[in-house]
Formats: sequence, C-alpha cells, structure tokens
Amino acid sequence: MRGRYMTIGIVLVLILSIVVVYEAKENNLSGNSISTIGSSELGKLTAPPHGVNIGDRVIYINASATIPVELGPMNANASMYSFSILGEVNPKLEIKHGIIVKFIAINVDTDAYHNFVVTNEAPPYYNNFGGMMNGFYSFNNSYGYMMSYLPPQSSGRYAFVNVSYDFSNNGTYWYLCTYPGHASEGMYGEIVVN
Ligand SMILES: [Cu+2]
Repeated sequence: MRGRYMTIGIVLVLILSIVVVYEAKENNLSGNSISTIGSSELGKLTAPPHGVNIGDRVIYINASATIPVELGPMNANASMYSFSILGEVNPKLEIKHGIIVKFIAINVDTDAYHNFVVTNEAPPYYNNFGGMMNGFYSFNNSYGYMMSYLPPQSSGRYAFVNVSYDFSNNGTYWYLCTYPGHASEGMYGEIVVN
C-alpha cells in the first residue's frame, strides 16, 4: 500500500515538473540560458518601454528597462552585420547613470550566428578577434559577460538570451558581436552613460 502511494506521489511530482518546465519555456523572457520565441512574441517587443525614447539612430534610456535587441536583421539596409534596437540600426544608447538595463538579445538572422556583448574596448575591431584576448570584453574594469553565439532562426523560432548590465559608472562603452569578422564589418554601436 505504501509503495503504491509512493509511486503515485512520484508520478505526480514528475507531471508537475514537466508542466513547470513547459510553462517556463513558453513564457520565459527572463532566463539566462538560450531559449526561443516565435514571431508573434517577437512582434510584441517593438514598443519602447517606459522611460525609453527613440531619436534618429539614438535611444535614450532614462529608467531601468528591458530592451529587445535584434541580431542580424535582414532588412537593415546597411548590412546584415548589424543590430536593430527598437527599429534603429546600430543606434547609440544614451543611458542615464545608475540604471540597470536588461537586454533581450534575439537572433533574427536566417543564416548567421551572432551575440551581443558590452565592452570598454573602442573600435576599430579587427577581423580575427574571435579568439578573444583576455579582458577584451571587459566591462567596468572587470571581465564582461561573454554571451554564447545564438544560432540563426529555424522553423520560425528565434533564439534569444537575456543579459543585464548595471550602468553605474559614467563613461563610453560599446556593444558588439564577437563572432569573427562581424564587428569589423560594422556590427557594433556606442553606449554613453552619464
Ligand atoms: Cu554577428
């Protein structure tokens, strides 16, 4: 009898964990590991969040916010080696001092891998820095977060990952894609914190 209750208990726990994992996969825009979203969810990310204003190739971030960043938008007239942030291609980000920004990096490219990394290192960037020298991607004088390369879109699903940066130090920073050859082709933008 006890054995049977135990079996039922284990089965219930298993079902519950599957449901929890499934829910997390479907709704989760908050994980730090790579997950995917569909195009309808992607479409909902176009409105500027509260405290965020869009200028001509510049985005003003005046309150802690979640900012979607599209990697490798195919409709960018400049080049596929670009980011699109709230409709602007490789915009300058003007961030108010002390703000935490959560970026949702989403690869919308059809055939290339990309990532999104914030660094103190100014351009020019060279073609073969894919090996990444130690400290190249440092941020606020400590090692930066090195995002894995996100795979291109597949079957209408887009790979994404979140990363939060605490912009508590004034200064000039850069965001870029560290995939070899991409930043040297222009896949980067400026961040000014003050
Ligand atoms: Cu790239």
